[in-house]
Amino acid sequence: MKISLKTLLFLVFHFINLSFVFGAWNTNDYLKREHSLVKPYQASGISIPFWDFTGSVMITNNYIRLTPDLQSKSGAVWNNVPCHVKNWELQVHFKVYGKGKDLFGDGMAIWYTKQPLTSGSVFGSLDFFHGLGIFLDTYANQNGPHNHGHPYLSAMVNNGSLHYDHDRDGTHTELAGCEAKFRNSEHETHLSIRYENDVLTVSTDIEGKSAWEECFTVKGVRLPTGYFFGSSATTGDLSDNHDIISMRLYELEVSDEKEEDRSNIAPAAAFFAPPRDHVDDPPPPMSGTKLYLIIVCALLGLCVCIIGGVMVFQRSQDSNRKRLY
Ligand SMILES: *[C@@H]1O[C@H](CO)[C@@H](O)[C@H](O)[C@H]1NC(C)=O
Ligand SMILES: [Ca+2]
Repeated sequence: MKISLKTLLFLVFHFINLSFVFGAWNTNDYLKREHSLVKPYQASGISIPFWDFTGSVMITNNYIRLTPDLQSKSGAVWNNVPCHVKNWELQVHFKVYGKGKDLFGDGMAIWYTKQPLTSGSVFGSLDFFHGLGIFLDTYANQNGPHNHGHPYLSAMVNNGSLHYDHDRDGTHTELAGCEAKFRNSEHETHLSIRYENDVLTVSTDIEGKSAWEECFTVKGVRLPTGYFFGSSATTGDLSDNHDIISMRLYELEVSDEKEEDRSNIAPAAAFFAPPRDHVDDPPPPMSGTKLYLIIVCALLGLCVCIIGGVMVFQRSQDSNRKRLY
């Protein structure tokens, strides 16, 4: 069989092209072992290198359980090495499941914050935090119609000044969000948080497709270096198992990045999601006293006008009369 030179060149070119693509994939994204949590967890005795635990955490060979399917539990895992990588992707293999058919909660969070190991009211961690929180909210606290269903994935960037409003599922502080049916899934559930050139992209792989599906992407997100990765979960009246199976941090090699010292900047986001369901309490119906005062004023004004008018009229009548006589 004769293969023309052209065909040969074509094949060689594509072979080189392909190996370049795969080569680029392999060499440009580095797994950072010191920021990753992978099996086997307890390689060296009872502690896991680079990671701390707090609350109801239970470590088994196959998963790290942040909370069991029991009420009023909170647990967290925190990386104890500050992250100086500027562009990164965190891939989280997790599992949320439980006995509850209709009632379950509350959910979990993936963190990149200044204050690790600090428990609080936001999925078991500190409110008014500094940094990034990705929330996997399984329970709709907000009564009344949401624009979205639950479970719900959302992102929040905080410089310490914002309160996560649990009663409204953080609706008014989120950058973006999407529904994601990760709970009691028959498939393995994965989450990717990619932070590259100030663009935050959150994707899921929860339908057994072994492919990332974008949940949302937000531009103009500024995060400092030197913060800590972690994950926390909480249960209240409602419960679920919240498990972390692995967290893998990859350093992304970004060619055209601006050299900027990011160690001391405040976390900031240029865009917030347009407030949804921002139904302010309806303005209170005009109170009785207020209405009464307005009516009294109007009547008084009217009286003044009438009296004034009458006086002017009389005076002109008088002068008319004077002139007549
Ligand atoms: C913190 O964030 C709030 C709300 O986004 C903003 O008004 C404030 O200026 C920020 N403060 C700093 C120090 O960046
Ligand atoms: Ca909620």
